[in-house]
Amino acid sequence: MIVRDLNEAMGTEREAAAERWRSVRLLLADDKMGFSFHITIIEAGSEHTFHYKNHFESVYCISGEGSIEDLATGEVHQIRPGVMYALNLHDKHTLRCKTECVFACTFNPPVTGREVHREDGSYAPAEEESAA
Ligand code: 9YT
Repeated sequence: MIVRDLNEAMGTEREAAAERWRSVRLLLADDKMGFSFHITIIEAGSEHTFHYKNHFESVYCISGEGSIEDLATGEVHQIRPGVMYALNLHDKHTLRCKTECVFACTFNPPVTGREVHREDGSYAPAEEESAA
């Protein structure tokens, strides 16, 4: 069994931070669960365009208010606590957080913890990461 505490993982190598967001990875590829599990905190008033071409991601809003725009269709969905979105089509999207938002996210395949967002908003495929 794996038991981890977000409060202890914050500020360690499990935490990744970039422009106006940070994310603590409570499960990573080397845990061999088939998915990674993240708590992501996005700053109030920020917007982010991501395109996880090589991963499926689901995101559950624990707290905060915002929206997600599907950049393929222009459709905008409101985000509030209790709402989940799943990028089952590797959907390119823009996430806008009106207030600070806290999300629980899963990635399949799991991230290794070494990824950085590429120009196109994606993370490298798992094979490239494990070879790195
Ligand atoms: C909300 C969202 O897309 N979170 C993604 C996770 C974050 N970019 C990470 O942990 O890499």
